[in-house]
Amino acid sequence: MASSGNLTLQHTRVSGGLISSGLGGGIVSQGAVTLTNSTISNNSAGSAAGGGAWDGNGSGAGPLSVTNSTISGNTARFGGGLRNDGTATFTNSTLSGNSASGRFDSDGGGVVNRESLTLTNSTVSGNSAARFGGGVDNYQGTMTLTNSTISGNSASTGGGAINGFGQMFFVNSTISGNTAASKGGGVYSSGRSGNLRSDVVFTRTLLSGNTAPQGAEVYQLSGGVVTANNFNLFGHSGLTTVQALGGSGVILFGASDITATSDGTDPRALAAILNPTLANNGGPTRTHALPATSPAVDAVTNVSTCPPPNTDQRGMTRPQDGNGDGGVACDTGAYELTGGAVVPPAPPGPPTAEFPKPPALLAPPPPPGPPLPPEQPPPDEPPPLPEKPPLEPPPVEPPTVPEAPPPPPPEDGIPKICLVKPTLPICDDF
Ligand SMILES: [Ca+2]
Ligand SMILES: [Ca+2]
Repeated sequence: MASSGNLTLQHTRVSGGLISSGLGGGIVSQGAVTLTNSTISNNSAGSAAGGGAWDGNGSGAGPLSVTNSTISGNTARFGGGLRNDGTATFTNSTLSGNSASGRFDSDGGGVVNRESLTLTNSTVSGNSAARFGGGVDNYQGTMTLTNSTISGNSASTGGGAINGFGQMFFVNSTISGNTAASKGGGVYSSGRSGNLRSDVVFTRTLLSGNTAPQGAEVYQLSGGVVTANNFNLFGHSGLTTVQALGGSGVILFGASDITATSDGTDPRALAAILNPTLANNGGPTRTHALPATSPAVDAVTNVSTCPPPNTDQRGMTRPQDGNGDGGVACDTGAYELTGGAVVPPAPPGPPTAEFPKPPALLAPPPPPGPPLPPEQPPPDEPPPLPEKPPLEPPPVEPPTVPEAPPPPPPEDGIPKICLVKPTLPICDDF
C-alpha cells in the first residue's frame, strides 16, 4: 500500500505484503498516515528496508501516527517493522516479533530510525536483528521513549536498543530481558566518529535483567555520554556495576540512581526488582510488573519532578503510594505499582498532615493480585509528554563513577573501531 496523500486506516489489517527491492513491505508512507486499532503483520521488504512500513521524508511527507495498533512479524534487511525517515509516533502500540535479517549487517529488528521517533505507552518486544538493535536502531535520529517497555529483543551486537550517532531519551521506561551476543544487552551507544556522536539520557528508567558479555545493561563507547543521576535503577545482584555498565565512554550515574548490582548501592536479585515475565498487567500493551518489595517502587523521592507523566504505561494513575509508607511518589520504570495503599485526595477543609496514615496502612500490603482486568480503559488522552530534556547533558552531581577506564586493548587483534558500527551507510543502498 503506497500513499503520498493523507491516509487513515482504522480497524484494518495490512498483511502479506512483499516488495523484493524497495522500501516498505506493507505500507509506503510519503504523506500523512494515521493508523488506529490496526495491525501490520507478516509483510516483507526482502533485502531492503521497512518490512512493515517505510515512513518517507522529503517535501510533502507527513507524519506517521500509530495508536492502539500492532506491528508484528514483519521482516527486512533493515528495520524489520519500520524504517523511519520522517516523524513517527507510537501511542498505546506494540512492535513485536519483527526481524532484521538476511545479511550479516542487518540492523533494527523493530525499527531503524533516521529522523524522529516517539514511543509513548508502547512496547517493543521479541524483535531480533542479525547485527545491531534488536528492538530499535536509532541511526542519526532522535528517539524519545516515555512510559514504554523494551523487552526480550536480541541482536548479535547491540541488544534491546542501539544508538548509532544520535540521541535517545528514556523517560519512565523499562528495559529488561534483552540480549546481545557482544556488547550492550540493554542499550548500546556508539560514541563519536567525526562530527557524529551518540548520547543517551535516562530519566526515572529501569534497566535490569539484560544480558551481554560486556555492558549487560548499558555500553557506551568513547566520545558519547550517558546522562543519568535521575532516579534510575541499573542492574541486579547477578552482576557487578562494571559488568552492568560498560564501555570506554562516560556513564554519569549518581546519587539519585539505584545500582542494584552486587557491589552497588542496593544489591537485589532480579526477581526482587521486577517480574521478568512480560505480561498483560492491564492496559493496551504488555509490561513488567513490580513486586511490592522492589526498590523501584516510590523511588522518585523528589516528588516535584514527577508527575508528569500522570499515568503509567497501562494508564494507571501515577504517582501512587506503592510501599505503604503514606507518601505518594512515582516508581522508576514504566509500571506504577497499584493495589496497595492508595492515598485518598486531601479532603476539603483545614489542612491536615501531608500524608495521613490511616490504620489500614499498617497492614501488610496484599500480595500481588491477578492481572488487572483487561477492560481497564486507557486514558482518554495520552498523558502530556514531559519537556524534552536538553540535548546537552544537564548539570549533574559529580559522578560517583570511577573514571571511565581506558579503552580495552583490541581483542583478537581486531581494532576496536570495528565495533563502532562501521556504520552502515544504509542510505547508500537506496
Ligand atoms: Ca509509587
Ligand atoms: Ca510511598
